[in-house]
This record gives sequence, structure tokens and C-alpha cells, in this order.
Amino acid sequence: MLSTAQLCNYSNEGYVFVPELLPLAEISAVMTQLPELCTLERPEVIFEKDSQTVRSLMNIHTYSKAADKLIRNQSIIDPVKQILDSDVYVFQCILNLKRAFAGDIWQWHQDYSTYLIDDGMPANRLVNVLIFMNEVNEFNGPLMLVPGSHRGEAIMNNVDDTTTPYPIRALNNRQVASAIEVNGVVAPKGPAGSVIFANANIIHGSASNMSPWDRALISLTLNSVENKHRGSVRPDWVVMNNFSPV
Ligand SMILES: O=C(O)CCC(=O)C(=O)O
Repeated sequence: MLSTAQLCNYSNEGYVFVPELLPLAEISAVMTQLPELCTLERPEVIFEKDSQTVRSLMNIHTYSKAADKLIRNQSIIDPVKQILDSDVYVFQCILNLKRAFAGDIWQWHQDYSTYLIDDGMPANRLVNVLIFMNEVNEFNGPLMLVPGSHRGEAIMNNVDDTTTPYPIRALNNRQVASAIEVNGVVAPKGPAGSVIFANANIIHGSASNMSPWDRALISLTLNSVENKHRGSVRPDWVVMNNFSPV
């Protein structure tokens, strides 16, 4: 569970970072499956622009038992229930690989803009749980967040489907610069098993990975069962339609 100070941090800053929260054995159980998972011929396997490097494994928990076990760990589920004061279901669960030398950027964005416009999400009662599957350092493309930006409105930009193979409602440079001017920017770093709990409206993104170290990260989005999405325009291998509580 999160302490009062951590809850306060989440509410004020829009995120809280908890180093070394998950057991390494559960992380390794997923990581040892990666070579096999990346060769699956499924739409969930998304490639970088080079068409060779795997960028993401969408909803990995539906075809990896180890990933399914990891994301049900009570050390992450309980804090999310605490934050939302509700039971939750898995809305999305994406493993972003950000491979050494080849992993590309995630443009600056707010997840909630997409949930609102494209997925029929009634309200922002979601938490994005970002699980470090490798050590994250300053060189391998750490996730950057703009603290406090979750309090702004969800910006309704158009979908950018050209910068990377994953379409995203990216923010423009002016929007990002003004948010950072007011709030600053952070990039939590730490060993595998560390976790960021983030508000779905916080502005975030990550640079490309020019380092020799992979930076795999699971982005698990949990939604309140009282806030079920009402029908997404995105396919069900992108957005889950299973509302069972975890
Ligand atoms: O893996 C990353 O660096 C980006 C993740 C992200 O933007 C997200 O989960 O919405």
C-alpha cells in the first residue's frame, strides 16, 4: 500500500515512483520468454520503422502466463485500488521494448486524450502502472514525465501516425514547452522491478535508445470498474474488453 506521503505526491505531482517494488524472479520469468514472444505472428507484435526491431507487445498478458502473473501482483494492484478507491480491470497492458541502439521515441502525449476521444472513457479514473523490466538509466530512454501536468485539460490533438508505427495523439512543441516551463520535467531511474504509478492525464514521453542497454517497460493501464469504457474505435487486441476485476 502507499503511505500518506506517497498518496499526497501522486495527487500533487500526478505520479509516484516506487523503486524495487516487484520481485526480480517475476520480472525474469517474463524477460526469458521475450525471444519467443517476439517471433509470434500476431497483430499484437508491433515493429519499429525498420520493420525488424520489435517495438511493443500489445496486451502481452493475454498470451504470456508469466506476464499475467506479474501484473496481478498485489504490490501494484493494491496501491491502484487505494488511489482510485475502487476495484479495477485491465484496460491495456503493453510491453515497450525500446531496444539498445534501435528503440525509437514515444512522442510527448497524454494517454487520457486517446481514452476520451477514441475509447469512450467516461472519466479519468485510470492509473498507468509503468513497470521497469530492465534497469532504467539516463542513457537508455527513460520515461520522462511533467509533474503536475495531470491537472491540465486533456488536449485534443490529431493522431500522429507517421512519426512512429504506433499512432498517438502527440502534443506539439509549443504545448510541451509551456507545460515544462511551468512544471519542470523528471525521469525516474532505477533497477528492474521499480514502478511508476502515473495519472492517465500526465504529459509524458521518451527519447530513442542510443545506448547499448535495452530498456523494456510494461505500461499497464488499470481502470475503475465503475468507469467502464463504452466502446473503442481501436481493435480489441489494442484495447481490452474484459471488465473482470483483477
Ligand atoms: O515506453 C515508453 O517510453 C512510453 C510509454 C507510454 O508512453 C505510455 O505507456 O503511454
